[in-house]
Amino acid sequence: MKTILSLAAAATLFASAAAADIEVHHAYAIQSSPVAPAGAAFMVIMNTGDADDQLIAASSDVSARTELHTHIMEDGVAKMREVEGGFTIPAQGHHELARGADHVMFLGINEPFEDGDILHVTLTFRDAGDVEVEIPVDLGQLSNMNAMSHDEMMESEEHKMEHGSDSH
Ligand SMILES: [Cu+2]
Repeated sequence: MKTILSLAAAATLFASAAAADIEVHHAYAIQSSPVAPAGAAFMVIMNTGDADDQLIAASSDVSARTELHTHIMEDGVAKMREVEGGFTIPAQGHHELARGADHVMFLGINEPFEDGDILHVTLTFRDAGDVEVEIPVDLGQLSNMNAMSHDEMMESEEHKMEHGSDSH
């Protein structure tokens, strides 16, 4: 997690938007893989208000569908699923959309994401309403993700071995 956070902080590309008490920082988007018709966006959503807010939907014109997703572990396998209720942004706090966790998912992207493209995404909050964000595509972040997935895979393999998995 520390690695991800420092990478996000070091990123020179970021988007910010403000509507009511919501601010979006360190936003970037990637395509899931060079051939996958899907992509994802990550960012830090800050709530400067005195009441919790809820990100309830995301929409964009870059893909057939734009959904709020999270990752879950099922039988030791990382999977994604849609989060119906969205994400809570705590009062005077923030919620991070990050690799391997909550994210905005683009399903059925119209055109391959190119480095430097700016995606126009609308985030809909229960209280703050619609917040328009411009999210730069940063494909350099994709290799970081692959490296991390690999590490995670190695870790889970070690974990299994420690606890004696079934022989094949
Ligand atoms: Cu997803």
